[in-house]
This record gives sequence, C-alpha cells and structure tokens, in this order.
Amino acid sequence: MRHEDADAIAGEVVAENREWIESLDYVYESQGPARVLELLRHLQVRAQQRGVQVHFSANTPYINTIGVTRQPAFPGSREIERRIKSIIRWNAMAMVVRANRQHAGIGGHISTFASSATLYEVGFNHFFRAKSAGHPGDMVFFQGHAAPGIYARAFLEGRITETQMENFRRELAEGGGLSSYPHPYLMPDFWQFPTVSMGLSPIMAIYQARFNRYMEDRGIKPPDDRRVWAFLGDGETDEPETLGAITLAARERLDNLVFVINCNLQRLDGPVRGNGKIIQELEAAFRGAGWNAIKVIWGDDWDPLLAQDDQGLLARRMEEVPDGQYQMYSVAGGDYIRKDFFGRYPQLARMVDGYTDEQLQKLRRGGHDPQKIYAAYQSAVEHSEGPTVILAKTIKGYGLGEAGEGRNVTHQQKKLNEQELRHFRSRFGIPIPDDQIQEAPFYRPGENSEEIRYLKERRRALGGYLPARSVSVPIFRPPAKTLYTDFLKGSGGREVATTMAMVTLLAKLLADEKIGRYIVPIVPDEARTFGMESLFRKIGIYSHVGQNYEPVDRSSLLYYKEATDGQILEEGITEAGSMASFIAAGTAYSTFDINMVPFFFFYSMFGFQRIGDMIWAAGDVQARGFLLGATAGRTTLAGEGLQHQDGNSHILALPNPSLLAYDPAFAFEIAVIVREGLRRMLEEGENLVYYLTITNEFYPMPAMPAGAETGILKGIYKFSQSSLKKSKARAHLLGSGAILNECLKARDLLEADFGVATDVWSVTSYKNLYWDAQDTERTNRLNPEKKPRRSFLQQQTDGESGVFVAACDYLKALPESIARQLPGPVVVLGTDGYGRSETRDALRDFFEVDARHIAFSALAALAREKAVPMTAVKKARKSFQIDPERVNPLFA
Ligand SMILES: Cc1ncc(C[n+]2csc(CCOP(=O)(O)OP(=O)(O)O)c2C)c(N)n1
Ligand SMILES: [Mg+2]
Repeated sequence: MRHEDADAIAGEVVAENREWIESLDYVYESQGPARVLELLRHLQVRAQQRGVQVHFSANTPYINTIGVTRQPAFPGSREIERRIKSIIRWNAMAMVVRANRQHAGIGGHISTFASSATLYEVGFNHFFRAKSAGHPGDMVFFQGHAAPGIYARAFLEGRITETQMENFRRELAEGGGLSSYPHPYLMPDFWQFPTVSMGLSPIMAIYQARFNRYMEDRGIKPPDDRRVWAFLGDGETDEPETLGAITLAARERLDNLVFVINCNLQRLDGPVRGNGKIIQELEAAFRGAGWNAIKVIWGDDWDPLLAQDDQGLLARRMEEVPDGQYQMYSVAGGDYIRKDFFGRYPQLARMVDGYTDEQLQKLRRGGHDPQKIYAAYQSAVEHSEGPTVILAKTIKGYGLGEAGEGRNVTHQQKKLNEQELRHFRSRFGIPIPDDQIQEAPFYRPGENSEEIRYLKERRRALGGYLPARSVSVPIFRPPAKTLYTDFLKGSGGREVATTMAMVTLLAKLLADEKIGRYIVPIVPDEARTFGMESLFRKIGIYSHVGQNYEPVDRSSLLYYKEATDGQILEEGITEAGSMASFIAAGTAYSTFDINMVPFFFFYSMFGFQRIGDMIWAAGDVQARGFLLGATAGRTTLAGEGLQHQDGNSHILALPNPSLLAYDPAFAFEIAVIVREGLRRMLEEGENLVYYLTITNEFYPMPAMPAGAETGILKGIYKFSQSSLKKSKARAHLLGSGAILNECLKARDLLEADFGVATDVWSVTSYKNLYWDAQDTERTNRLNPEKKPRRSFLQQQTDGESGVFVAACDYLKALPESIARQLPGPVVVLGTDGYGRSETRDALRDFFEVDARHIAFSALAALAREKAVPMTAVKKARKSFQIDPERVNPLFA
C-alpha cells in the first residue's frame, strides 16, 4: 500500500471514530445514560447477529468510574486538610523511625500509610461517623499495618500522648505504649476490630454488615444508616477469605458496606500483579459478584489529557501497561515516562509536548487526590442497591522519595537518614528546622492553630473520635437454675448423645422468655447432622427477604422455614463465615450495647483446625459466646476417616487465653458448664468463649453426683468411688467425653476379674487443670520461701494412692499436660495418629483407648508397682487379646 493511501485510511478511521463518539455524546446529553446503555445493547445484539462475537468482560476501561462532570464539589478546605494530612504523614513516619532508632528491630510500617493517607483522611474529615447520642457510629476496619497513621491522627486529636507515640510497639514501657496493630485486647478503649491477620478483616466486615441487618430485621434494634467500612491492601486480596464471601454481600444487598482497597500495586516482596492489573482483576471479580465497583485510578491532572483523548489512545495506553511498569513510572523520572508511556503513540507524545519532565513525573494517581476519593465515597454511600468496592490506585511509600517510594523494599523500610528526613519534611512542608531534623521529632501544632481547630470541628460534626471502643451494656440476669433441672436428673436410662443434650438445652434457652431472643444459633449446613432441624420451623432461618418460594417440605412439621425475622444463621458451608457471624454477635455487647449470645455448632474437625486464626481473632476482639464442636472425638465419630475424626481440637484450643475448653461426658456436665458460662458472660460481663466438644454416641445420662458442680467447672471430679474397701491394689481412671464410658467398663473389668479397687474421675477440662497447674507452679516458683500452694487437681487427688490411667479421645499431650500433678504413677492414653474409617469399637481398639486397653494399662502400672502379680497382667493381656507387637497407631 502506498503511503498516501495508508494515511487516507487512517484519516477515515479517525473521522469515523469521532462521529461515533459525537453521536454517543449527543445521546447522553439529550437522553441520559439509560438510553446510551440501551443503544449499546442494540449494537451488541446486531453485532452478534452479524457473527461478531462480543467477548464477556466484567471490566470497564482503565479510567476513573466517575467522570469529571459527575464529581460533586469538595465540601471542605482542600488546603487545610492537606496540611493536616501532611502533619499526620510526618508523625506516622516519625513514630516508626524513632522506635527503630531506640530499639533496632522493633518494626513498624511507614510505606503502607504513606500510600493510604488520603483514603483515610477523606474518611475522617467527611464520612466516618462516631458513636454518639444521635448515632450508633460507623464501623471501620482499618488496614492493620496502617496503624501508625491512625495513631498519628489520634495524637493530633489529643487522644494519644507523646509518650505513647514514643512507645509505639512497647506497651510495657513506662507511661504505656501503643500496640503494633489494631488489637482490641491490648487497647480496649481504642481499637474495635483486629485486622492484621490478612484476609480476616474483609470477611469479618461482610458478616458484620449482614449482622447489623439481622439485628434490625429481627427488631432487636431500630433501623439506622450505620455503615461498615473495610480498608484493605491489594496484596491482601490474595487471601482466600478476602474474596471468599463477596457474593454473600451482594446477595444480601448490603448497601451498608464499603470496601476500600488500597491498590498501591505492591505487597511485601514486590508487585502484586507485575504482569497484570490488580485493579482490573478485582473490578471483574467484584462486579461479577454483583458489587458496585468504583475505580479511582487517575488524579485530576490527568483530566485535561483524557479530555483531549478523542481517539481513545490514552485510555488504550493506560490499559495496556502492566502494573509492574506503572511501578517503574513511580520511581523513574519524567523523561522515562514521556518516552515509555506517552512515546508509544506519536499522538500521545504530542499531547504532552508542553509538559515538563517534572510535570509528567508528578501526574497524580487517583488515590492521592482527595477530590476523586471524596467523589467515590459520596457515590458509595449514595448507592442503595448493594455493597460498593472502591479500587484506589496509589503509590506505596508515597512521599518517601529515595527512601522507598515505589521501591520493592519499601514495605520493610523503617529508617530514614537525615537527608531523607529533610526531603520528606520539605515535600510536605512540616515546620521543623534543619538543626532538629535528625531527631525526627513529633510535630503538633498548637491547640488554637487552624489545623487543630479544623480537625476537631470536623470530628465534632461527625459525632466524635474514632476508632473508639466502649462497653456500656447493662447486666443481664441469665435464666434461673430451674431451666437446667431436667439435665441434672439424668435421662432415666434413656440413651442420649451429648449433642442431643446440648441441642435440647439450646431449645430451652431459646424458649426462655427473657434470654430467648438474644440467642444466635449459627450453623454451617450441618443442622440435620446435629439434630437441630426442629429449630428451623420453631425459630426460623434468617433471610433478609423472607421466603419467596414454597418450601418443598412445606407439609412436614419441621419444614425449612426462612423468614425476615428468622433467628438461625444458617450460613451454608463456610466455617469462616460462620465464625465471622459469631464474632459479630459475640461483640454486640460492645458494638450495639446489647448482649447477644452466639451458639455456633460446627463439625469439630472443621473448627480450630480450619479457622483457628479466626478463633484467635475472636479472643483479640473479646467476643463472647459458645463454640460447639459437634461429632467430636477421634474414635467416637465412627466411619468418617481422617479428615473428619477430631482428635486434635482440644490441643488446638489450648493457646487461646480467653477460651475455656470442655470435653463433657454427660448432660448434667453440659448444663452446669453452659449455665456458668452464661452467668460469667452476662452477669459478670467477662469476655469469654466457651468451647464444648459434644458427640454422637448414645448412652444413658446419669444424674449428677452430689457436690460435683465445682469440679465440673474447674476440670475434674470423682464420678464414682470404688466399693472394694479392702483391696490393696488401687487404680484411678480419668476419662473425658465419651471415653469416660470406657473407663466405667474398665472399672468393672478391674474390680470383678482382678479385685483392683477402682475410682473413676471425669475430667471435663484438661485446659482448666493445665492453667491452674501452671498458675500454681508459677506462684510457687516466684515465692520459694512460702508454703507451696496446691493446685485444684492436687487438692482433689490429695491422699489418693495407687496408679492413674488418663484416657481421652484426643492427643496424649492433653492429659500429659497435667500428669506431673498427680500423686502416683500415670499412664496416658489418647488417639495420636491418623484416623481410620472404621466402627467405633475397632477404632477404640486401634487407638488403644477402649475398656480393655484402659484396664490392661492399669494392671501393667500396678504390676510395676508390685501391687498385682505379673502373671495376672499376662493373663489379662491374653484374655483381652492385646498384641504387644502391634504397630503403634501413631505411625500406622
Ligand atoms: C495472613 C497474613 N500473612 C502475612 C502477613 C504479613 N504481611 C503484613 S503486610 C504484608 C504485605 C501487605 O501487602 P498489601 O496487602 O498489598 O498491603 P500494603 O502494605 O501494600 O497496603 C504481609 C505479607 C500478614 N499480616 N497476615
Ligand atoms: Mg499493596
């Protein structure tokens, strides 16, 4: 083709493009956006009919979602807000730098807040409403490692002292300090939500927003316009929990929820999507899930360039450059940007002919432009069809210059030299003289300065300061003891499983006039497994929209009833989501000033093992409630094999300091434990989570022995005393959960066939015994001159002689943790190793926790003590068919 021809064709294309665009503009202006969409749909249909396949894309062009013409006016003073933000930037940086100078390695992050300062400041000055007389307050989940910025603001607000700022990450220092990240446990008046284990805060925010609706729909509190804001990192979106529940938010039309994702294109090691575009990827994911997605990519100095882009070349170039290259632009000079970005197309290059290199380098990203962020937030809070995600493009380490702006190492940057400090100071105009700069001193303008007055006025207008956490819930008297009477009397020979007992108790609590409506049963698609289906009909399954279909089992008594005021949170198969609901309900005492009591029933293997980090977060956030690990026990849950049979959870429950763990054997134990739990949470206001393992093994429930209550709660009591008074050989069998029955059978074997006087003890909580033992030993260690204190276990077993066999359905480490405290030789039996899909009997034989093995272990220990002859033990081994050569189940 000749040159002139090519030029002529290109000219026609240009003209044609322009015509189409002008037509679109005309339609938009004369008939509005709906008509534009309608026309585009017509065009799409036509194209498809002509055989042009329009590919599916949930993406929009790589430009701001909100065009310049739709931007509302900024309601504040840009200039004063910029000055306030600059001071906060400085102090946030200074607190990390100072802390690390004093104590190398103490850590902290500068670059994350540096990139998100504008995102937060626009929120603080214009959107986040605090809890006040007129408003319940918005709930803001701050990105964990942006904490220095949040502290730096509270410092300006006068809520945090200079000493505390100085002691960042050193709570134990004189005068107090500040916790590294948002930890309500460590700063209970300040932080509301723990966020730093990435991925947990987004899922917690989603279920929190849904729980706020639940509270309204059930009429527990009046409706309000309270919002949940969650700030997260773009790297954080790779955590499965982050995106794992986004469809729920859209399905439930949670227009009270806003995600703000700080897309600085970097995570810790390097780019989030060097070869791709995280903003586009997330836009597609969120829009596909039904969210309102608002992209804030470009700052206002791009507006005139985009206005000239009638050929769409700039938009095309913006779209084709991968994130890794954008990161390069944030570090490289203007000449590089001119060449590499604009230079790709001659028309683009011409567009910036009149720009200096410095101007090109300073072309701002949307996330650093308060006006654009304001427009996005305003649009988000006006959106009433569902949740909104704001994808804001920023630069990691913004303002750090050579010290880390946009560099791969910036996440870990904790030190700035004098020159870098000076650069930072000058860039943000902080009035610190050169001779002090090396100190990186904190800066707070006087109380009467324009900045402080403005900042305080804005917060006053928005109801006060935030973050802030408070507890002012009234004391609640839990139900009277009579509610539990039936359980204490036993089942009269009827066979009952502890799961069934627990569900019956729950039903009684739900029916109670006072406490009933505050109970929140939570279950991840396992209600039928646990025999909870009768609750469906009785209290309904919560659904914001009620039930828009005729349930297939409508005619049955226990039909699947969904209702707007339904009480059960039937979460579907998501233990993480259920736990997020548990946390929302379990913190209502603080977030709503209302005592809600969640009872979360789950398959015990999928509790701590799967969502242990969320249970840990429940401790940090000081949630209250009951976790019920159902179908528990490695050998008690038969047939299911090694991914189901839980022999681990009581070990995994050990670390959490605000969680009590119980392995009850009988219905009366459950009743006593739940009753006490409710008393401590509601009446004493203690922030505790109770974990109870419950099983599906059926057996008669005995009546509670007199005086057992204290022991049940503290962890051990003697369930039965031997009647063999004269026997010289004595054994004590410690059982828990369903294995207690094996101990009772073993007692019969020992007493009838071998004349060994045998007492049986129920160990309801090894964790409690372990805590008490630890605490006792610590006191004794620190006070060697005093008479040693005795642990509860030591007191209970005081004066007992003979051997002890402790058997449980969990790892041997559990009884092992207190073995030292027992006054005689101890044999520990447990279920270390992978499970098998077998019958209960075969499993208990395999793991050596059945009656035969328990009895044999007692005899073997007695023989070593010369309390029974070795011949008797050998005889027992033969008659019990115990093979000493058999492979250890731990390795089998
Ligand atoms: C579950 C989890 N894994 C790892 C970390 C350690 N970590 C803290 S910040 C960070 C990088 C964060 O990147 P991004 O989410 O993009 O946030 P940014 O700092 O860039 O805003 C990592 C890996 C963590 N806090 N939580
Ligand atoms: Mg990032």
